[in-house]
Amino acid sequence: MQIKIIDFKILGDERGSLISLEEHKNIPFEIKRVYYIYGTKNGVQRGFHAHKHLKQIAVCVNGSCKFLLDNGKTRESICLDKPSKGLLIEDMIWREMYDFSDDCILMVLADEFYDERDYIRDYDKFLKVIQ
Ligand code: T46
Repeated sequence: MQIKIIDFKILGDERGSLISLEEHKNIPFEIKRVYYIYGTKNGVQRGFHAHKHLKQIAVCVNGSCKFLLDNGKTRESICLDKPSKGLLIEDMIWREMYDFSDDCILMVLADEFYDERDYIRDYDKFLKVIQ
């Protein structure tokens, strides 16, 4: 599986750094929703689902965490550890998140509003749907 990483341009000067995210520019879709995950307790794993249609970009704006991505044929892990690194997660990819650092703030941009009906939370069902 090809993991799609987007390297965001850092607009830095002597005051520090700034990254700008714009739909259809460095974000390859319309941004309909932003959410962030923080205060994740030690040892916690999240995710364990795929989306039927949703496209998302995940960015660790602080700290780090890991993603395991699975397209039903291969599994790959990626560590998000800097605010300039975006992970594009296409539809029909099983994802699991783990190894959250104490200071991790994981921000996610999504191309659709929240809809529980878009989730596949059963791995066997996911495998059946992608066949
Ligand atoms: C994903 C990974 C990376 C809402 O009400 N609105 C929202 O926009 C979201 C994202 C969640 N929720 C509710 C649904 C659950 O009752 O918040 C609760 C926690 O969500 P969930 O258990 O799905 O969280 P994660 O961390 O397992 O997954 C989340 C996203 O849901 C998912 O789309 O790809 O982060």
